[in-house]
Amino acid sequence: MKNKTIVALATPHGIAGLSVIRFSGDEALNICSKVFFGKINIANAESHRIYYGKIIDNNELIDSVTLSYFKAPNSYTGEDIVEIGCHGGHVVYKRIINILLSHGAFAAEAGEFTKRAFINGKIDLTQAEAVADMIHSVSVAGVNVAARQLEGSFTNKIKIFRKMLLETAGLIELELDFAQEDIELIPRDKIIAKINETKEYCQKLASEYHASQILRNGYYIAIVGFPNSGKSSLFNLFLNQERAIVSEIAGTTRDYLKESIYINGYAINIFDTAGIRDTDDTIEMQGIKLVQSVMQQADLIILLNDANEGLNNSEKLQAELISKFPNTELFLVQNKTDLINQPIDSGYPISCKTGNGIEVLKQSITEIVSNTTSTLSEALINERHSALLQLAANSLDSAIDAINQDFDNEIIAIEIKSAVDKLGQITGENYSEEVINTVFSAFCIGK
Ligand SMILES: Nc1nc2c(ncn2[C@@H]2O[C@H](COP(=O)(O)OP(=O)(O)OP(=O)(O)O)[C@@H](O)[C@H]2O)c(=O)[nH]1
Ligand SMILES: [Mg+2]
Repeated sequence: MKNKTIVALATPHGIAGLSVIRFSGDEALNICSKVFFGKINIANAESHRIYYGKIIDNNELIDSVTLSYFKAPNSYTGEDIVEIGCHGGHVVYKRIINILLSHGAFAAEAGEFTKRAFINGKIDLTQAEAVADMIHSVSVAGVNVAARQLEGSFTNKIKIFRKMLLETAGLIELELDFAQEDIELIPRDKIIAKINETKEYCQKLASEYHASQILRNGYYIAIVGFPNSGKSSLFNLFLNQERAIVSEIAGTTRDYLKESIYINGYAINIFDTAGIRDTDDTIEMQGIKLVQSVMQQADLIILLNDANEGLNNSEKLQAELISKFPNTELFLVQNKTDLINQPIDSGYPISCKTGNGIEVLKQSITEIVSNTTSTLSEALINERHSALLQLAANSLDSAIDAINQDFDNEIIAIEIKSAVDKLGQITGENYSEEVINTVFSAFCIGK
């Protein structure tokens, strides 16, 4: 069956110098030839060339445009692709797309271009996901990993392990043929070592989901502490802007505030929160409840203590936070050091008033983000990968158990093949329509 020819805007909506409209499908050139007028009849266009001409519809000049043609299979989707570069803005691209739709093109669904690239074998599933991550990542490090994933770093590694497991399963099955003779084609300890290697790789990658999320979406920092400790002052200092209200009245901040910034190139989402204390004020109480939910999503809690109230003033709160959020990093920061003369032997001494100590604090934040994410190299692990990798590791664990307990070769082979199947689902070698639809629905239209 012929694929529908799809069309969508590939660039963002809005004011810009240019917009790019993308087409994919057998009819792309044919449809264009009805409305594009240049030096040649565009139906005879050569692949990988750019043409200049006018879009004219019903004798009305719509725009002067460029038209690029990529003949199947040498295109992003593997189908005929035409890209029209027109003037930017809100109106021009819409007019052109509407004209193309009226001549037989269909509006593309979210991710449909990349989905076609996958179905036509131009890229596999992890590469398609890398495309989305390239577009959505907020950090340079995230884009770098996605670029390697797009090149196939993750896929290739998975393929190597998949092949090794398939060979191992094959040898184990082959032994079945010699069951009477009691032949061992490869020693059991060698098989276990091979399976273990893959299992550890799967577990390591599965555990990289959290670090991958940080590179995709940024690192989450919550500034918390007693009222008046200077949380909003610190928030403003990070932002370099008077964003939050600062006052000497305790209980100034009620709702939390969230902003996104870069610290030494790392993308950070930073929250200013209501001061924690016992209060009868119902609005303030709600604000304090929200602090809990902010801390729940945080990668790092900055507990800001007013050093002028005593260096140990937040000790009890610190102990509470550590027991409540044992997996969250916590920095104790001593603020208002401009007001005290004694040496400070705990936490990070700073003064929001003078700016002292802020650079050291920023440096430590940078180090902690960098350490959390530095292990990532091959892939930005998403929830789908992580779940499949964990299932593969579990099957391999069962395979090792089966070997150790001298189970039948058939059972060992079944467990290994189950892991092979999970790895195949990651790259999309075996996939279901449902998975594909979920993966591509997260894309934007035009990608
Ligand atoms: N001397 C001195 N005063 C500071 C410093 N940081 C903040 N302050 C003052 O402390 C008071 C409280 O500051 P905020 O930033 O509003 O404190 P907060 O923790 O956000 O307070 P709430 O929102 O009420 O919980 C203000 O009067 C600030 O000017 C500092 O480093 N030195
Ligand atoms: Mg405040």
